[in-house]
Amino acid sequence: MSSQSRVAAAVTELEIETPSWGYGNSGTRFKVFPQPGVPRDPFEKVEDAAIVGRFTGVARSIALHIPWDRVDDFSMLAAFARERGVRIGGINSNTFQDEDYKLGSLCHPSFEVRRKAVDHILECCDIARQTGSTVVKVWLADGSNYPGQDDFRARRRRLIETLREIYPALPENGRMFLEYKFYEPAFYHTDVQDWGQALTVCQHVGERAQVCVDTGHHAMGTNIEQIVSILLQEGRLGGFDLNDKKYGDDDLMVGSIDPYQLFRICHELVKAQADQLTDPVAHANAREVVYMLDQCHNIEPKLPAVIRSVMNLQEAMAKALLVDLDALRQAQSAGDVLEANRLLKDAYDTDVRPLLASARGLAGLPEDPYVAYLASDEERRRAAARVGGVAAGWQ
Ligand code: PSV
Ligand code: MN
Repeated sequence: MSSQSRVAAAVTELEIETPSWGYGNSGTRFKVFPQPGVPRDPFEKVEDAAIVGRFTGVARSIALHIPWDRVDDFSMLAAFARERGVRIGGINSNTFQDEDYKLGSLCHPSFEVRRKAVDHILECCDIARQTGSTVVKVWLADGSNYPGQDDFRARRRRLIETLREIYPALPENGRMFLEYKFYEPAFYHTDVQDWGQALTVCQHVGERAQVCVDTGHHAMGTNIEQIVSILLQEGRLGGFDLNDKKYGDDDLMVGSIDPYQLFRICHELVKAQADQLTDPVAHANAREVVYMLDQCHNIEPKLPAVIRSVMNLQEAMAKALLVDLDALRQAQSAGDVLEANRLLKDAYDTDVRPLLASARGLAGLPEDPYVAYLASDEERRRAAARVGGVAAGWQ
């Protein structure tokens, strides 16, 4: 197989998950700008995901966030999704919007509050089982605002204990993802602040506890691709919450600010996939990684933004697949700094859009999903159909 057709095949097979909350109205803490045609319930969010899946061919699963996406009958929601070619992806827990969680959830000093948070995540495990999902995701807003407010080790002990209690309730072969974030909403310390914390906690919890890397959750200048490589080597990279940032946790479209960083992350994943013999752990781990978008479309129209994001990720992945890994290894072992860097940079500088367009065409998809979506009637149709009711948001 030529490198071009290998790239085309890999990119048209890349599975991408979209977030139900990305279809709803969301924004900054200053203002959420409502848009026409926004879904009013989880079923309509699934319809939007199905549209993205139809135009891109690769984004066919939708992550849910509980309680935002609570319905009376989850197996019905899953069946509704299936009929539209959509799968239910990760079940995201929410222990950050209840009065009781002022001082934390799983790390809270009070047993009763921890119990409530555990029960909520157990419910998420149950929802995963009912919807055929294999991932339950935990992101905690837990932390403190003032030095002395609570004890780091006591809180970490509570975290490990509660996650160990939840772990056996995962669906069979299900995985628990623990997501880190260095600050916000807590400003002095965050209980799961970085990959090292998330990794060591996962190691205490169980083999199927893995780390979720939200690309927006790092301090500026952090080398995210190195974090990805370490997690892969440990077999603990669960998945990504993909987005882009300029300053904080900005939740902008993936690849919109720093596409070179996205390419470098993809390069680590591609290398791990190729390392079957030299690093079987990283190889196996790279094959199970979930590529989810965790974005917020406040001023830009939502569906076109999701479609652009999917295309941005495909482009970064295609470029990473073009890196000549044999030549790269040779340059590395010869200590040829410039040649090694040139191999990477040349792949990044390749315009892969024509290649992706023809791969999509061959697969019976629109060559440019974004342009095809804009030319379609979908935007008008959704706005006309969804009049009245309450548009979904993150409250
Ligand atoms: C937290 O900032 C986060 O990235 C987590 O993934 C949450 O579940 C999500 O955002 C909610 O928007
Ligand atoms: Mn996230």
